[in-house]
Amino acid sequence: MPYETVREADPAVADALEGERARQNDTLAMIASENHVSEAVMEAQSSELTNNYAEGYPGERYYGGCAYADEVEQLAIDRARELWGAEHVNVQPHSGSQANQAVYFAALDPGDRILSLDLTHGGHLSHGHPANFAGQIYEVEQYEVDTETGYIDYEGLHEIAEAFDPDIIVSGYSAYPREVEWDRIQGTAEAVDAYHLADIAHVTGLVAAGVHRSPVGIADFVTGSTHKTIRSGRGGIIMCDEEHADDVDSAVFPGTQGGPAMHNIAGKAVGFGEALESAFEDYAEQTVANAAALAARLQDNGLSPVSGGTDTHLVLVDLRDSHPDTTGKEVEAALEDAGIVLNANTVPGETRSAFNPSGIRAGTPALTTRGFDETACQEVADLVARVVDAPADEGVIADVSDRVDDLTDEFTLYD
Ligand code: DSN
Repeated sequence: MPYETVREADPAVADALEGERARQNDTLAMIASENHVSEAVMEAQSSELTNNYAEGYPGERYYGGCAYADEVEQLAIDRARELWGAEHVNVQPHSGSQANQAVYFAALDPGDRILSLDLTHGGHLSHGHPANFAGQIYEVEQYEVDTETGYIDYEGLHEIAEAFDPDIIVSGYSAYPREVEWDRIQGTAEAVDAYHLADIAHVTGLVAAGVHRSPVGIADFVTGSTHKTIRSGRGGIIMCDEEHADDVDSAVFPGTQGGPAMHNIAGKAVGFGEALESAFEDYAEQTVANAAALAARLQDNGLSPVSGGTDTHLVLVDLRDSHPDTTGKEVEAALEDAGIVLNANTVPGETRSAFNPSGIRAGTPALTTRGFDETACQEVADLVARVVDAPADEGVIADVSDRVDDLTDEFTLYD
C-alpha cells in the first residue's frame, strides 16, 4: 500500500476531516436527526468490510469470502431483534429512505395509494412528496396535525382513509414532537384494509429503550434509520413479522439494492450492542428529559414550541407568534455563527417556503451523548432565545459563542 494515512495520501481530504472533527467538538449539535457515535462504531465503519461484496444474506451469499460478513450481519440482526422485539429484521438498507422504498416495493404495485403526513406538518420526503420517487410512482393523499393543538389529527386521518381507500398508511415522522399512537393508526389501517408502515427513524433509540411506545408487533412494517437516537452505524433497518420476511428481504436485495454496505452493518452491530447495555436506557431517558427542559425554557423565554412541548427528543418552534418578522433560516444562520447547529424547519400551517420556513427544529440526542443534563439544556435554551431575539446583533452572537466555548470545553466529545 503506498500510503498509511489519509494525511499522507490526501492532505486536502485530511484537512476537511480534521476540520469536521474540530467542528463537532467545538459546536453544539442540535439537529434532531444527528448524534455522535462512539469511537468503536466509527472504527467498525472504517474497517476492511468496506471491501467486501456480500450480496445475499448470511449463509446464502452470491460471492465467496463472506464468512466474517455473515458473522457481523448475524450479530446485527440478533441484537436488533433483541432491542426492538421484532420477529424479522433486515439490516441492509443503506438509509431510512431506502428502507421505506423497499417496503413500498414489497407491499405495493406502481399506482397504489399511500396515505401519509404532509411534509410541512412533520412528514418525510420518502413518505410521498412529489419531488421524491414515492410521490411519482404512487398516488398520495396526506393527513395533517391539528394546527390548534399540534397533535396528529387521528380522527381526520380516519376520515381521509375512509374516503381515499389507501393501500398503505405511513406513520412515524421527522418533525413531530409528540408520542405517536401507533395503535390508533393501526385501527384505521385495519378498518380500510390497508397495510401500516411505521417509520421510527427519529425515535429508534427511544423505542428500543422503552421511553416511547413501540409499533413493533402492531404495524405490518417498521422502518428506521440507525444513526439517530439509536446512535449506531449509519444506515437503515426494516422490521416485520415472519409472514412478510421473504418479501422484505427480496425487496431490499435484489429488489432495490445491490451489495450491502458491510462496514456500516458492522457499525450497526457495534452500536446495537452498546444500546443493549443498561446505560443506554439512562441515555434515552435523559435525552427526553433534556428535550422537555429545553422546550419549557424556550417557552419561558417567550417562544412557542409546537404542541406546547415535547414527549420525545425534539422541539419544533413556530416563530410566527413571537417573532413574526424573523425566519427560521435567519435564526439557523445566526445560531451557527454562535456555535449552535440546528435547522430551519417548516411548521404546521406553514406560510413561508420550505427553504426559508417559519420554524426551527432542535434536538437533544447529541447534547445528551456529550453529557448535557436538564440544567445545561435550560442554559442552551436561554442562549438560543437570545439569538432568536437578536439574530443580527454581533455582540449577542459573540457573547453566546463565548458561552458555547465554555460548554464544549466542559462537555468534551472526541479526543
Ligand atoms: N433528513 C432527516 C431529518 O433531519 O429528519 C430525516 O431523513
